Amino acid sequence: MKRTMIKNLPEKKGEEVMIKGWADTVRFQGKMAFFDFRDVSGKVQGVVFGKPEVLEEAKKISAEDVVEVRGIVNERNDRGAKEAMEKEKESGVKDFFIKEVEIEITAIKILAEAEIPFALDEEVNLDIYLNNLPYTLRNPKTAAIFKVQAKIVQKFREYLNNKGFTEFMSPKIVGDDAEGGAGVYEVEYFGNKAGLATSPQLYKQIMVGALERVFTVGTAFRAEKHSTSRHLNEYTSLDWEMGFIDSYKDVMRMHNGLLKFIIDEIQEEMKTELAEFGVENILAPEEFPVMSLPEAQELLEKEFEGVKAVGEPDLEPEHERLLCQYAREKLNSDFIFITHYPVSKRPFYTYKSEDMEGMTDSFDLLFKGVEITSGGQRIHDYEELKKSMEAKGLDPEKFEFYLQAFKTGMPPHGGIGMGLERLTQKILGLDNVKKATLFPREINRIDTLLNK
Ligand code: AMO
Repeated sequence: MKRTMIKNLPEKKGEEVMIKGWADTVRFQGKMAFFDFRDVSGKVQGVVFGKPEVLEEAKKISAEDVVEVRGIVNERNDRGAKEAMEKEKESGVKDFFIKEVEIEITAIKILAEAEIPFALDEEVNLDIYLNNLPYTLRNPKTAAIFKVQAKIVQKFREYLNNKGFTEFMSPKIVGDDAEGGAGVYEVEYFGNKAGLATSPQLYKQIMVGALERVFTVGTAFRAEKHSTSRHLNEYTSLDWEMGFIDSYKDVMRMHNGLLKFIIDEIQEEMKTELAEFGVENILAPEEFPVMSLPEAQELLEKEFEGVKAVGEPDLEPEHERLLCQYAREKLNSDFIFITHYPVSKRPFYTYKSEDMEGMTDSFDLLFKGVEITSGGQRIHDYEELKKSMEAKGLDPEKFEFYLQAFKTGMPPHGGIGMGLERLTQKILGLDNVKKATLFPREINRIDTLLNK
């Protein structure tokens, strides 16, 4: 008999079926046994009733055993199920648990026995959760996080492909300094010194010379020494870059369109997953609010008592949180662009602002309290780029490979880099970016805790 996926059981009322999955919960009551079975598509209740030989087999099963179950699909008539279905009708959101039907079990077989550390739905602290990931990832609520994450990537690709961008794969082993910034992991490379890419920045710019519009999805490495709820040592960077722009505003417009698309599609297609996290209405308007850094700092001091921000070269995490609070309450948006960060705070490739002395035509995008994107226009003039490197104490000779792209004629261009895990975290309202990371690398952990 062919396997039926659990979510398809309501179409099989009255039929005999075979399902495969995990025994999610197991309960025995006199001559009856009750199970919830779970596969990737859903959960369903199963009962053994009046069949002593089946009950004998069922009694061997414990929670999380992998099982093959045969049985008849019956309509469920209990009050609990009816009430839950009413609620679903009202909200228009179906959850993972199929309540229309149950399985009257006629045969049950263990495919693999399980020995579990704790009940799958038990709330455990982050360390216990991470120490037991191969197990805790099975919790449908956890699995939902990574379904949403996969959907973000799918929609990122879809939008950009439709806008004439070409996907490329960016190298992860780079010369000893990827972007001229800090936080590079050193790698021993056949007797030479190499590094792990902190972003695909230089390669995506080079690729503009070849393909004009490009994007890439890949791992980026940051040797962050501190452990916070926003930082990872390995994250997934969603990057795009486009040529022939008039200004950084073209970059913001494209990114606004992209994020609106991603959020709209996720709110449409991932209702069940969002409902698990109580996410109701993410505000992604046609035009995200935009403020320059000095404007944002003034606003912070005006709107929030006791805040000091004016004159600082950057925003504090608390400032980002307050600006997002303001944007949601007053500007009807969960997103806000902050533009014009000072030259001293931005990487060497950032285009200098022509109308704000000492500032750059760059921006950060804040979403629900956290920076999820950095971007802007880039310097495309060869001589100016070399000067900008020198001003940051970098040696242009070390970047000769990259500089060829500019020597041989590069159009005005710009783009963005966005952290996939931060975006996932904020869409779902998770309190720590590690919960939106499948296998987080942090200072004291690579899968398991390190000794020192
Ligand atoms: P930046 O360094 O600001 O810019 O990074 C861009 C985005 O990547 C994510 N991110 C991180 N996420 C988790 N843990 C980290 N340690 C971490 N570091 C960065 C954030 C951040 O907004 N090349 C430029 C982008 C560009 O201008 O195109 C860059 O990498 O979401």
